[in-house]
Amino acid sequence: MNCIKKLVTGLALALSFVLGFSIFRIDIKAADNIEPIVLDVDMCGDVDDIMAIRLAENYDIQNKVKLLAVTSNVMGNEDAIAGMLTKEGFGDVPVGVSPYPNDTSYPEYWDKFSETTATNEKIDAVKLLRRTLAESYVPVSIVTTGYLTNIYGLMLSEGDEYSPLSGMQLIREKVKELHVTGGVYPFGVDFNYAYVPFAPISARYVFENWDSSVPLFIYTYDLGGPLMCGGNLQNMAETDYLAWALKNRGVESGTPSWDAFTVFVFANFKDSEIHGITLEKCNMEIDQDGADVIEDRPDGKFYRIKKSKDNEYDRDLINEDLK
Ligand SMILES: [Ca+2]
Repeated sequence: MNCIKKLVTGLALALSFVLGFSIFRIDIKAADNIEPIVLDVDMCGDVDDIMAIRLAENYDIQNKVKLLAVTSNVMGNEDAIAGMLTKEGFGDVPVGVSPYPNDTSYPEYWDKFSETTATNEKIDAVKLLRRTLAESYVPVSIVTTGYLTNIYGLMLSEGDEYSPLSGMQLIREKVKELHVTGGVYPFGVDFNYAYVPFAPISARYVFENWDSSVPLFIYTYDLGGPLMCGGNLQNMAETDYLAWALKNRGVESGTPSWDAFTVFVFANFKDSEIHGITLEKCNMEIDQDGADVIEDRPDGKFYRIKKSKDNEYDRDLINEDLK
């Protein structure tokens, strides 16, 4: 009897070891494919940054990204961001608060989002970026869909309670890639680099002083600006925050989706060939008013994203992921 018991126990132990090991292997394999991300938004009066947050949440659920933090690069919207995150199951994602004034009127949808009692921690955005990078065992990508004030602040930051490293040292060690929604190709003026006085100051500094050992990808306006997404959520305003905001903004049939396009491309980079996404090396200069000039050249410091599929192709994929 004892022998049988021992045999059964031994088999059970062996089985649990094999099972445990294979589950462990699966976890490691899955983790390899999940991109840790900080989403850095401006979220002013428009609703395109909310679409970017919604996509980041859904790609986290799909195990394409791990949403480590959402930082805002203008102040005043942090309660709304936290409300949306908590409402949609991301109450443990910290929210970074900006010291820069938000130069838009307070849109009604912020009140709606702030109604949710959020559990998200809220701390200074640059501190949150430093802490997130310092605490991560693997390099983290930062995706910006607004001003570059937080990246500027991170680059200028000095050692603190989270890390003795300067901002640039932290970036070199812990930032995998920076994805920037901004710029007009081949030249022009866009909102994110020019709309308010601190926009060109921060954007110029970032592009002039970025360390090219850390890849920086530029998503120019022509990619996502003419792309209209969110129309598929019409009739869902009673149950869906994003649909409510689109309706409240008067764009329930869809709105320009530059920010959403950046998050879509980032999260689906492994399938870039399928989606007609290619890269062009380039340099970019920004003048004191925020006007940019982009020059394609093989020895360029940055990567410019290009797309070859039509807007309907990208719209349909993004709309599916917004649900
Ligand atoms: Ca934005």
